[in-house]
Amino acid sequence: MILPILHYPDSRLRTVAKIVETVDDAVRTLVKDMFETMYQAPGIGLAATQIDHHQRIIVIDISEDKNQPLCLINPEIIEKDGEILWEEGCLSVPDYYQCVKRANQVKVRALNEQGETFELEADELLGICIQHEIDHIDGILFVDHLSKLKQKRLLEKTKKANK
Ligand code: GNR
Ligand code: NI
Repeated sequence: MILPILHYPDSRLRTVAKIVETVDDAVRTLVKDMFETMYQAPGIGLAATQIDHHQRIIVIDISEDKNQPLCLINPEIIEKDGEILWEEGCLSVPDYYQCVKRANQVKVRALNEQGETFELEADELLGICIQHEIDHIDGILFVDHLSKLKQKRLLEKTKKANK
């Protein structure tokens, strides 16, 4: 099922998501719907927050052929290193792209769809995407990393577009 994506400046995007206590069939159904929603958008990542589900679940697929789905439940960054600047976009902030500074390498610990713990090391686009999605489940948007002036301009542009 394809779910509607919340758009900035919707205050529901500011919700801090709750830890998933049990990875059950309800969680797996949500993960399936998140992949469907992400692929059809299309995007390379999606956080549950963006579809107004406030549990710590993210899905990612940065592959060209959209055949490398990655699901992270309760993800935690346990190591980070280096810096990288990358032009980011967000399905919740349509038609807006800006460079953001992130860690270049991250090590993340999470649960998979079976509820098993795993660790993953990622850099460049995958690392950036993981950080962008973990921000979402903490109620943070990539635009929060920009200057106050850029944020003000974006808000004005968004208000005009929604008039
Ligand atoms: O589709 C997406 N592309 C993207 C490009 C650069 C940095 C981050 C991203 S994530 C984004 C999808 C999205 O909004 N996920 O929350
Ligand atoms: Ni996003």
